[in-house]
Amino acid sequence: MSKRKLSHQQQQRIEQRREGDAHHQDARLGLVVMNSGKKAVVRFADGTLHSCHQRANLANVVAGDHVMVWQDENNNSVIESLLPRNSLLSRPGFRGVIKPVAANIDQLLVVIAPAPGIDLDLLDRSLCYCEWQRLDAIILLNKADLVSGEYRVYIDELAHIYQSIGYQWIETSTHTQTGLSELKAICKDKSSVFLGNSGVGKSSLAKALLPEMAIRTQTLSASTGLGQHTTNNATLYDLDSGGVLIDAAGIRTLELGEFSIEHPDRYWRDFRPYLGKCRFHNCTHTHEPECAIINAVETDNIALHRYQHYLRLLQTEAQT
Ligand SMILES: Nc1nc2c(ncn2[C@@H]2O[C@H](COP(=O)(O)OP(=O)(O)O)[C@@H](O)[C@H]2O)c(=O)[nH]1
Ligand SMILES: [Mg+2]
Ligand SMILES: [Zn+2]
Repeated sequence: MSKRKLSHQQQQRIEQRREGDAHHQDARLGLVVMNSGKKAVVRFADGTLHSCHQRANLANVVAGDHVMVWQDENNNSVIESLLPRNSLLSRPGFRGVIKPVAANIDQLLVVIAPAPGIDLDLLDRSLCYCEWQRLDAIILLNKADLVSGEYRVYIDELAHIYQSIGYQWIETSTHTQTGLSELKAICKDKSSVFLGNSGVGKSSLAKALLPEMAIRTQTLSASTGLGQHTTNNATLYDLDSGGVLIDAAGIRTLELGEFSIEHPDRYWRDFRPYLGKCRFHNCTHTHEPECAIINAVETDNIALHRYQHYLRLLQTEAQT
């Protein structure tokens, strides 16, 4: 490419930018709190909430997005542009279309609990998803008040397995307040989302972090006139200690089996030391001879349930 052509393109870009600036010089940076589909609620630096329209040709914004908003000639607040996202939490929607749910998430808090029962399959899928999406995952065992005796031994074994492969494991109880200050410290200055089966205590934990959550939800619907039904969409809440919690009702359990993750073995942290050491370079670790992963399972270097959940993920992959 000639120098002249390059500089011409640059010139054009600069002119476009200038035009944009002249047009929307009053644009303000805001944070998307919620998008109802029709309108999005945006919070500005001064803390005020504004109900905004979205420019028609802009991709759908979601809770956690940073956007530029300006007032149009009719004094409507319009989302003019979307700033680049650090991360995006999505879920598979109708006919395999991936729908964005929340943006700029730092960590997923994967909640498991003795009641209704510890779902290790969902835990392992969630951890795989996080690894794939490069999101931090923290394992949260809630309802710790129900853990005693023999069950305590089992839980300690699990904690040991996950900690030894590098996951943070914390135990909480919203009934006895165990671990809540630790949870608050983990959420400080971060953007977090709870994930986990229904009944594990996500709403109770959110209430513990945000005692005035109900009031905030009311303020949100009142200030926007969008009504309570909007709580079905992911909604961002500010934590007193800094940081935000995004309540993403729609993806609480994630339809993780429906994600098509190529080479899930790469995202099973405990598999990593063995990858590339199988006899076949394209080993799927299901039936092949001299498989380093199968060997590690047989010698107790990889937990059997983790391997079984890997196989289950491959099966659901094969069906879709
Ligand atoms: N024993 C015990 N029960 C809890 C705890 N946290 C929540 N629960 C109960 O578990 C049930 C489900 O809680 P909820 O927060 O609605 O779970 P969600 O479906 O994950 O949002 C409720 O009856 C809660 O009172 C806890 O730490 N210990
Ligand atoms: Mg709930
Ligand atoms: Zn193998």
